Amino acid sequence: MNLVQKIIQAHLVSGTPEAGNEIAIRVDQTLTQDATGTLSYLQFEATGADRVKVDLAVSYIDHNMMQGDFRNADDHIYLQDVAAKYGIHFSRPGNGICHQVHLERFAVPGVTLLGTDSHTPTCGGMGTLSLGAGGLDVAIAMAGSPYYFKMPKVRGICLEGQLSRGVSAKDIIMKLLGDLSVKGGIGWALEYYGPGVATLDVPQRATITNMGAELGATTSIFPSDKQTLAYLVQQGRESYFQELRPDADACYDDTLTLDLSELEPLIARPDSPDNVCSITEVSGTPVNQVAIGSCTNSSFSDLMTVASALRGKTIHPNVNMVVSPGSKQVLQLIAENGALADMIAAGARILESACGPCAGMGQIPSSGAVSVRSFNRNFPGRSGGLDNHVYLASPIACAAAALSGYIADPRDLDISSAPENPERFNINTNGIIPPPKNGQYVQIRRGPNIQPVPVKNPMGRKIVGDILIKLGDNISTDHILPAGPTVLPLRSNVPAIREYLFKYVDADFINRVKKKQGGIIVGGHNYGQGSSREHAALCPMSLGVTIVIAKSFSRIHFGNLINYGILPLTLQSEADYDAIQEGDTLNLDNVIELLESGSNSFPVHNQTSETTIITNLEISSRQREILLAGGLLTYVGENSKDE
Ligand code: MIC
Ligand code: SF4
Repeated sequence: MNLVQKIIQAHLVSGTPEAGNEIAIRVDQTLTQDATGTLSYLQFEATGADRVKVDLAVSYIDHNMMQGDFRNADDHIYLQDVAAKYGIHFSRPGNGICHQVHLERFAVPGVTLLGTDSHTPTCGGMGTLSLGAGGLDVAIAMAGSPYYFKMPKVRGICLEGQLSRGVSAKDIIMKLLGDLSVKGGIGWALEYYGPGVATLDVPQRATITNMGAELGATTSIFPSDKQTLAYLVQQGRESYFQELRPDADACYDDTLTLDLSELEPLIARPDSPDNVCSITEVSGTPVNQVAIGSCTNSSFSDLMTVASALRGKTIHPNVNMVVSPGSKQVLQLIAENGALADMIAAGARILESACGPCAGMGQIPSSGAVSVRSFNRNFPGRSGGLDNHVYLASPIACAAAALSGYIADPRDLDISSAPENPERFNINTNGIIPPPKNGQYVQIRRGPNIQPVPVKNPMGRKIVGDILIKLGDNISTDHILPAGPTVLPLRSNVPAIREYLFKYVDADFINRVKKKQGGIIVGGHNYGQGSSREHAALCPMSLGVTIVIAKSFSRIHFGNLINYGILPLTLQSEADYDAIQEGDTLNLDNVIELLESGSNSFPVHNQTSETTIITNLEISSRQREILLAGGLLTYVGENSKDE
């Protein structure tokens, strides 16, 4: 067996783990962050559970940090109270980005982790089988349910050789993105093996597993070996070490080999993480902003590398450089060893340990600006401005751009000395508040911005609706419902946040959907890629959207649509996509019968052109029941009544 199969087998609750089958696994750990966490905990409360049933649950505050008014702070108080009441560890504001902190303090080789964030697979760098999911899925898992998902195919990625000077772990994953595209990982788990693995430390591995999310992969994982032990020793957590490898004769559904010594520094150009080229192709492009941080590249070693490059130099006068350390631990360590002073002296602006500009929370670039970021996503509008040009690169390439004022080859940088990497860190865990043994008497405070989560009625016999919008390929959840300082504070308030649906794609969408009291959305391939935010399904549902028809869907968004009772129908041909237009009226008859009969074929009649197309819905019988019930929460409620 390969490693993915081994961990799944050890956690299997139901199903046969063959690619394409729905399986259910036991969830050992959960993580939530504040932008998706409030809804998740509101739903957890609705399950009636009196305490979380997983071994470890952690609630992080890292996304909504600007506190432009009372709303962020109210959410944080709600989350802290919920954590105390239900047995959840609470990572305080300022303690860092969920994935970085989870890797440092909680990830364990061989366990399963489910998180309300698409980059949860970051902990695959530690040999944890980690999956991103919608908030409702995580709520149900915290209440004791297993997690249901499609068993992925497993692609073995054999790493050979060693990275050369100036080439980073980020370049490994960008090479894969350039070759495979943002759709290339759909339906796959990516498992790294081979001699090159031993040359990468855990933070480097975590950069790679983190951006497996950009490939659309279900998860990504590295074995647990000497490097894993060294990282756990650094964190004072060596007792959690367990060696984990695939069997010597492990099989993979596909393999590919990457020779690390052949890699060169790469960069993703605007507006997609797979728009990758050699950095030399664009070097010389003037740069206005450089941002270092995010769950991809904000580890101690990443920031030490940047500090060594900046030491004794000055950032180019045309560049605004911001640095957000991944965690309080990282910030404290670089403060203690002087690296922070090197960055400050060079002119870097130090932000708090949080997602910050990665989720468009501040540092929105000037008009038409070029911003080079060590982040993972550069979808249009994600930086908070529509007319800027965001490039993604390694921290060292970002440092090269900050110093020279243009995109530059990091191999030309003169770095004073190799960054130090102590055997043991000075650990201070006071950013994490463990729950009291008994949370029964904790009163939960709910600010006025925290509104109940809308619930859908059971599925009707017939659906009729107009096509409200017809979109192209790779529409991300950032397109469907943007983030940023105006929108993120509304994550606990569905009636308010839904006003921003498709805001930067088609500002009139919201008026149309309201006027027509719902309707149908049409997308291309990989619809709903990117963020796991369930608001991208919940808000359309709350406005009466009943069907999304697309050429293909991203895994997490597909699950979220079903969880909120929206039919995700797949088109069978390009001709069918061409045959439906915005404004057409469609109807789908006998919906209940089709769902109950187990049929995969859903005939959609176009009343406008008087034609019929056959769409596809390949889902499990459990998912059919969820759709019939009107969503996962109702389904779970009904089933617990039956028990
Ligand atoms: C992101 O990187 O897009 C986010 C913001 O972390 C999201 C979660 C969210 O939208 O709250 C994600 O990746 O799932
Ligand atoms: Fe935060 Fe950015 Fe990572 Fe999302 S991708 S969790 S916004 S740092």
